[in-house]
Amino acid sequence: MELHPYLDLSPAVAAALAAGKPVVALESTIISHGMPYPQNVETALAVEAIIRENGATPATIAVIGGRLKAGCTEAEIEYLGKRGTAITKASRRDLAMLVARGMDGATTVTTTMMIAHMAGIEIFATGGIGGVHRGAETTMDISADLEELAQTPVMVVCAGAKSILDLGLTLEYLETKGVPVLGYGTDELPAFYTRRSGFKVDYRVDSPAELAAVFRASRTLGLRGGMLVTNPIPEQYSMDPAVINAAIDEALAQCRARGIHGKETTPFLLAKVKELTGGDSLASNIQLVFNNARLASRTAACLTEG
Ligand code: PSU
Ligand code: MN
Repeated sequence: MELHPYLDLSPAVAAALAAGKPVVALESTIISHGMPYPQNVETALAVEAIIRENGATPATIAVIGGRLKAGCTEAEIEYLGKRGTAITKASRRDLAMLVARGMDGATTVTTTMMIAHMAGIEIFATGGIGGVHRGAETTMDISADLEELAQTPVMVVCAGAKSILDLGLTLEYLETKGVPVLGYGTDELPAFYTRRSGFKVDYRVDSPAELAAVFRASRTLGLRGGMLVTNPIPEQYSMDPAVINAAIDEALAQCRARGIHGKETTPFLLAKVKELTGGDSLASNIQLVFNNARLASRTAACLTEG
């Protein structure tokens, strides 16, 4: 396969792809901007271990020294986690600059999908995606993640979206862009920390085999975009909706009061919610990522069988 000149596959990822074995992509913004050190590195390494236990090869994606990495080493993951927010949060608009200047970047859902697709990886596990922010009717703050889902054929397994976003408008946007939203074992869009949001997904799917079949059909139909799989947080780790929603409201109020905007908004809200709920939200966050990694690994296995 002719590889992109800026792309480096790790030896393990290259071997798995060449042999037609399952590979699961992972993002790095969650490491550098989404969790504090050292939990970020511990979680990233534990997620990789879970993917291996489930028979797939993990490919943590990042930009290091201007190279697009599909498969980071343990040392690279440690570096991304330790440098934290000093690493550029890299969305689609940042990629060319990071490559041209030989810089580092922590990839969001957007750039992880882009690099996964360049590498030939079809499935990606994360925690939550970006979406339409509350108040977007005046701020126009809509995550580039939604546009990427519309144009890049990668299946993204997440735990829904946090209600720091306007979940109803996020679903409307995905509908406009033709992105299927599938609920794994549920009819309802999960709200990241909680299993329910009150909004319906497009379809409920109950097995990794069917997830794989839908994705395969999309590719065979020649549809351009990706697919969103929303996997509810396991019951025992889900949070009390009253507690988490109060923290989110407070975080949003502080965000507005400080005039935070642009790419700083999501990391600010995530950090503030974590601070307001103590360690509880971080523990839930880690568990839902593990849960998504298991589902993505099993689905990746079905994708390679077909
Ligand atoms: N939502 C989360 N956790 C995260 C993110 C979003 O619950 O870590 C990160 C992801 O990398 C996502 C990005 O792609 O934030 C979206 O940022 P923005 O809203 O600026 O597009
Ligand atoms: Mn934004």
